Amino acid sequence: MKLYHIPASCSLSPHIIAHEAGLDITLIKVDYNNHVTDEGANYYDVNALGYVPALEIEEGRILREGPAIVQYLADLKPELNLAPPNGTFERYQLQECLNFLSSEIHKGYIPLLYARLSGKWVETAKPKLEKRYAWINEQLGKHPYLLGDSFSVADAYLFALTGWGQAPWLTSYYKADIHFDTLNNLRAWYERVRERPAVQKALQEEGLV
Ligand SMILES: N[C@@H](CCC(=O)N[C@@H](CS)C(=O)NCC(=O)O)C(=O)O
Repeated sequence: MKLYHIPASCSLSPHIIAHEAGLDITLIKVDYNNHVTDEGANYYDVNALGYVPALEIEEGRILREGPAIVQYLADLKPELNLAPPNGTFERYQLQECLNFLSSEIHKGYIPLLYARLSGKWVETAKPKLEKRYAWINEQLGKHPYLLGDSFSVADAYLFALTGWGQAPWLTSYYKADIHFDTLNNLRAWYERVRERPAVQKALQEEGLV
């Protein structure tokens, strides 16, 4: 399987999960500016929409969208419980969480990351994102991981996104103008997730540590 990625982007999440699951994947780096892969191919031929992640399961069989990809990878190794079993209420809770991360956190960053282009949008986007992080911080005071007592694909997704913000304790790569300094539960969760060998391996492979 090939995982198309841009270092320090949301594709860090399936990258982590591939290592958590011990899967043999080939990482293909995509240049953010010209959408050419490190194999010299035009990435638009893989994903006409141009964004990562994309997972090539076999030649010509591509899966797009991070939340779908992490679930696909997790389901290849159900015994690791990276995602609750299909058909259970807990699986719908995972999907609820991934959808929240995708629409409320992931896309909440965009006006901050493109602040110069987006102008006044930042003024409304920043407090919304901060409010949602405060809510996550509260949830992480009740249990060590997003879905409860064990690490899941949702934690890998939030981990990848949180590195776009700022705090002294963070492995921060884009430094959007959002600060997490007072969110102690988030910090404890972040440090717990960062210690995982699969996370360390993915961070090293992306040149982030
Ligand atoms: N809906 C997609 C969005 C993915 C996305 O926003 N990818 C960004 C990196 S975090 C990207 O590849 N941007 C480059 C581009 O759009 O050309 C998903 O959740 O997988």
